[in-house]
Amino acid sequence: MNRPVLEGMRLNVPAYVKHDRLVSWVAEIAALTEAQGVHWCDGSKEEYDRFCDQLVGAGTMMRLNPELRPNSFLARSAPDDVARVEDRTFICSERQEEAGPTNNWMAPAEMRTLLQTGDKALFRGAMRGRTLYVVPFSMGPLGSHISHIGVELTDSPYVAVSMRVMTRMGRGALDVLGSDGEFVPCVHTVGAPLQAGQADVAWPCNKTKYIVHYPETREIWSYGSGYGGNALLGKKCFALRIASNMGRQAAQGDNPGWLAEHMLVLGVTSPAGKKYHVAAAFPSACGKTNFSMLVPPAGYAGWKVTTIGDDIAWIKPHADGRLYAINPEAGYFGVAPGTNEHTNPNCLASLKSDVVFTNVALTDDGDVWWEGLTNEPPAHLIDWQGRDWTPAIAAENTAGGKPRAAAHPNSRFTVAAIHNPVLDAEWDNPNGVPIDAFIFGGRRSTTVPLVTEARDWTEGVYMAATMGSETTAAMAGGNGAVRRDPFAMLPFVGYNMSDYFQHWLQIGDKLAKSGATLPRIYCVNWFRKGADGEFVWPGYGENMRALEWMIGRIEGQAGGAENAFGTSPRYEDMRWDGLDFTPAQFASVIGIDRAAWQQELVLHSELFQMLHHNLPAVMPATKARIEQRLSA
Ligand code: SAT
Ligand code: MN
Repeated sequence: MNRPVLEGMRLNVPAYVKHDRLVSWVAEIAALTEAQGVHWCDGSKEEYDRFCDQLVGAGTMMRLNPELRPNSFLARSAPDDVARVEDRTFICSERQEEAGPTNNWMAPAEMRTLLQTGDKALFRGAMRGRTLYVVPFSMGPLGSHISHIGVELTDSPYVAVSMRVMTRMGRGALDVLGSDGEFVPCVHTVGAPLQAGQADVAWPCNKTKYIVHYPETREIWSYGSGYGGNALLGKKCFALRIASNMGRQAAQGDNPGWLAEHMLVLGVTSPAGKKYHVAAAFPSACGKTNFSMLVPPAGYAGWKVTTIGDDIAWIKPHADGRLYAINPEAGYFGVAPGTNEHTNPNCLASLKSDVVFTNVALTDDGDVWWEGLTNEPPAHLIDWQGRDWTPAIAAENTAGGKPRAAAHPNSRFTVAAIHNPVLDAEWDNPNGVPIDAFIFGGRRSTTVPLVTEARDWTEGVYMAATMGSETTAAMAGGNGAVRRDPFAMLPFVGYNMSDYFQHWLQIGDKLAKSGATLPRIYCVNWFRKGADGEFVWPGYGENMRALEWMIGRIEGQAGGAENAFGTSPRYEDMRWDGLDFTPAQFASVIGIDRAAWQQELVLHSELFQMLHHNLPAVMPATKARIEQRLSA
């Protein structure tokens, strides 16, 4: 094979790499970015340890106290590189209608000039003074027919380390690729080239940021950020934005295509030993990780919830007509604040060792802390920006009227799924698990009932499409205002949202025609507040009660009452053992307030107005039916 050697630099291609196209592409990007060297990641533990030591040496991470948190690290990002940047995220399809009104768009040629080919192209020389890491990864179990391979070229060793935790990274992915397999090329730079002799900073990044997707050529280019979904390109960029395109493009003729969704997947086993699988979509930072590791409350002896995935699901119809889901990821990049023994004990147990924390607070004994971990904060901490923090300092330095937080609200842990004590035995099954129900949930302090079953697939798609949620810290600038977040996919659908609705409707149609039983669809809202401004529903483990009702419905056992929106349980349709929750409290989380719903439907109309291009006609028709029921 012709192994290109760049001037003054070797590509260092290991003998086991057999893929010429991959090697030429690495050569091309190394030349464009003027990387100082190339390292091919093999994904070994030895390599991971070496990168971690290197990151500690560079000041990007520090090693936590090995007695308290073995083999774990704390990274601190730059203060302005702390979350996904939706306003800098682009879908560069040839035609703007393909990206649709919910995505930022730029013509591919224009974007390529900006990033790659123009005189001042951002990627030109962007890796000067840095190593280019070649990070091969599989999204999904190695070799699964549902999985896909990506290769990320990055100048961030923090990204290389994180990708080993979050994906099946390294040589195994290259073995699957063989000599001519397909892969999604992902190019990432922090955008901070080093001149000769220039000292590096702990968290290099650039004020200018671009998170760019080319759906037609299935490429990802990310510039300027080192954080989360901006930089770990297997996650939102590949597994949602590019994969949603792949799933729709696969829909041809009788082939219904497949789905890439912002969903956790869990298994729930009843005392009778019957197991169901549920996929649930919630916007970022609305408790997906908590729900996926739920501990059934007292009174639920014999029930068991197990995790297949906590954030993303790839779902494909199988020959038996059912939809099967895999978790394309291999780890959790979860929000730390709010995680504690009550909200998610299994998550805390997952975090005992081998974790990379980012932007949490450091305790005096070399461990980590975040808001909500304990009721009382420690007397002294080092905050996420490396400053002294005490309750008194926090009180003096308020942010938005609240004491200054020690951990950033979007601080995260990165940990491999294998550390989860309730990891589902089938989590790595290349065929996935059969889905019995889809759940869609937003964060709404009013209006939307605790749980509602759609009467049919179309009504379920409507529920999901019109979902709203109060924004959170996972999104830069998230401030609690309600925004429509269809399918919890607003920032993640890589094409026109109306076409995405149509894709969901068509999958339902095609499966129904093949005689398959479709999964039930539910809408939930754990976040309704009372007149006192407090959450009424206790949430967390108690969400098991809603889950049990859904399973009861699937089994044809549980009752319910129809409302304008779908079918919700009456008080007597749910089990209350071990929880003091009165019928009046229940009424306040399940009730449909006619005036609030009339207002809500106006917002649905606004959404449909925005999405009018290609909007499936059944959407406004379903809305008209709800309207009719509401005024009946
Ligand atoms: O996109 S991230 O992976 O940074 C986190 C999220 O939004 O869920
Ligand atoms: Mn997410």
